[in-house]
Amino acid sequence: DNHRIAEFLSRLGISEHNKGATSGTVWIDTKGGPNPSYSPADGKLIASVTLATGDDYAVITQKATEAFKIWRMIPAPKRGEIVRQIGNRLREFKEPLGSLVSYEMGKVYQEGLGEVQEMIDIADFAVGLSRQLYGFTMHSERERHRMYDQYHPLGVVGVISAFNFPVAVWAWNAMIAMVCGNVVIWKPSSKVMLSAIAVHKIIEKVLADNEVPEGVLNLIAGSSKHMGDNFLSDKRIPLISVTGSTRVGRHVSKTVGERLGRCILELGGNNAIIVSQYGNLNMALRASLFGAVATSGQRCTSTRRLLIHDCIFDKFRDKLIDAYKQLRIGHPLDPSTVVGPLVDKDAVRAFLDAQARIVEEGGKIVYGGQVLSGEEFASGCYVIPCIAEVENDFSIVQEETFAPILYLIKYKTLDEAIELHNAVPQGLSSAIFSRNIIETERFLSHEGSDCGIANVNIATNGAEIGGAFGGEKETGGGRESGSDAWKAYMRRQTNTINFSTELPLAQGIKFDA
Ligand code: UN1
Repeated sequence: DNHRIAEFLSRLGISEHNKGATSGTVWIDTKGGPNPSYSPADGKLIASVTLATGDDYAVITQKATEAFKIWRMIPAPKRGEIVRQIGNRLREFKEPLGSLVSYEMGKVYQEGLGEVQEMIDIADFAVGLSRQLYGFTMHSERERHRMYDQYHPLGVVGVISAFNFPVAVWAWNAMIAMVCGNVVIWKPSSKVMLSAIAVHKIIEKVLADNEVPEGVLNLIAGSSKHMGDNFLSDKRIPLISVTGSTRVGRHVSKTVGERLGRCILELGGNNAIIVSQYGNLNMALRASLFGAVATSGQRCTSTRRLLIHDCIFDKFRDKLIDAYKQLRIGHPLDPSTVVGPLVDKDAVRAFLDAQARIVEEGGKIVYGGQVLSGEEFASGCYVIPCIAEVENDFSIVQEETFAPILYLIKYKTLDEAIELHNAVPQGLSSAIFSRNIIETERFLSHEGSDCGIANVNIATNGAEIGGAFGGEKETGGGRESGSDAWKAYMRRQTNTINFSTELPLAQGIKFDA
């Protein structure tokens, strides 16, 4: 194991101490304190990052601002060509990068690979998009006039990513932002900075080979305390895309909103699956498992609530408990592991605190919830995923606890299920398992799920990159990734051209001076 870890770290260019900022191919001698990264898998120190300071921030932002002037003049399909090469480079490094993500964050190896695959997929998507940044053309109400809208690049885009997707969140934003003609400054979560550094080490060859100006793709690994608010209040940054908790999102939105900047907010979820008596219950069971325990419940799309029809409740709960008993919990790099550790001990504490509140409010823990001990689990971050019977209106159920706790709630009619489903502050992802078209169509209709993502016979998590990703209410309303989410990374301009020899006014106004 030690050998394997040393090997992927060296392939990725991660050394014992790493510089915390780069403007592309030039790494900056950051002078902030060291930020050691410990693996939740075994508690060992992986390597450390020297954090960026406000001064480093100033250097990077200056470079980015200058680079934008060059980058925006490169035709979009040519920018797409660079993104194509980045995608290919990621293909080459899928295995070591997936391993590092797994080891640093704790998600199991298959999910580490899956995360890198999402980066590759969005790169491919962005390459195609680079020839499809379409606007509409309109018919003017005036004779010999032409109208159309076009999309221009915005400028410097700030990307603040969360620990749970250490590398993919950047790619969803950066690959799209880049083909749109923007430059990017990435501020990764302080829990998983090595993964971010590895991404930049991987892509720097593409930037060098193509003579991409310094400042187009930047990384700045710093703590919010020292530079976070700089970033948010900086008028040179027209768009900040943030993935994180609702608490963080509120702060970002307020600070960026104060200067009338734009945000893409990807905040918390409280995702439910409605398990109907008309559903394929084996499929519903597997989806619930994947939804609730994949990434140890640390996806914003994780399934947190199961709304189960009364007539199948007991049977479904018992089957679920049986399935939970089979889960192989262990080292995330072990290919047989299905559930890895939580990201750190703070997350374990939150997991335990939530259970105390469940019991306090009158809920019942029906399975799991313990912290594992023993040599294999010495990091203290391994837990047994938990199942609890609760009421939807418990205050703890209304919150997003970023841990594998699955709430079971009974319903009697579809109306009641939909009402319970929507009765939480968050609105990211949702699902129904049913083969009854009246139920599924109602769930997808405007009187159904109020979430940004609504699935039929699929779990709440594991969205494809081709769709727009994001949610409503306290989830923040942002959309990233596929469909036309790219429009948020550009500024729209409406153009009207007069090719007549008259000057007719719109609305038929006569204005003869
Ligand atoms: C997140 O947890 O921040 O749909 C994103 C999914 C992944 C993305 C999760 N494609 O589960």
